[in-house]
Amino acid sequence: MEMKELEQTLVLIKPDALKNSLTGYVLSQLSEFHTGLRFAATKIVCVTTMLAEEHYAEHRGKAFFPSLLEYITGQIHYPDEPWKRRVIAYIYQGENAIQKIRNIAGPTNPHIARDTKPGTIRALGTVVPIKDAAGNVIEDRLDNLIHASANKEDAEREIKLWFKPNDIPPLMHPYATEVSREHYYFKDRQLFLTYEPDSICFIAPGDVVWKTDMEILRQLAQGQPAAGSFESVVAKYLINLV
Ligand code: 3AN
Repeated sequence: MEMKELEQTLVLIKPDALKNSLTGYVLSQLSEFHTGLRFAATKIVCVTTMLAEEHYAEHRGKAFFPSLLEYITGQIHYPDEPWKRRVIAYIYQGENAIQKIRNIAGPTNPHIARDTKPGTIRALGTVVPIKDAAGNVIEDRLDNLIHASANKEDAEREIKLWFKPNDIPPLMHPYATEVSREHYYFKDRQLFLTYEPDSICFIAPGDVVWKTDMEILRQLAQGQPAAGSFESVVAKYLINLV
């Protein structure tokens, strides 16, 4: 198959879309009939703060960051029903997948989407003012229903953050994998190479993992500067586990 046929993008159906029963609408907008794209993977995810922080790492430190985390982890839309806090993650694959889905998603801000791209998915979203303790509006929260990777670099980072290789059929893999020869354990946000009481083994010998994750873990295990954080690797192994 040609490489352009393997282009992938991450789509998240966010808690506001789930709460408003828009899943079917979103999926039909993104269907193969409209886009020519295929599903490569899907999962229902209860989003941890760690996964949310990694997903939105570029916004760390911005005024809207805390409310962005509350939004994607489902705390805003399901404050009293934690069991409903989830997103649906999809990988779509096919020629020009990233741009095709961005076009259907529309601009980030739902008000701008309504003004400039009516008919896009995010035109159905809402803009919620964030107030400080004195009641002054300091920022907006953009409840824009879906996430769609913005470019190839983001798509690769995001797909590897949310999905393990064996979540995706082997013939649909666009990124290199490797078989682990070691055990890796997680406890208290730290990496261990041998079992510690109450630790979780997240990679065992024989597991197929993203090559880039393996490189980061090896560098961290040797105390060397790594190409990514421990959290950026381990967050996906903890999906629906803790
Ligand atoms: P997009 O989701 O269109 O790729 P990004 O990556 O710039 O846009 O932003 C990720 C998310 O962060 C948005 N979906 C939105 O919820 C939030 N966000 C981005 N910019 C702002 C902003 N200026 N004010 C409030 N929230 C924002």
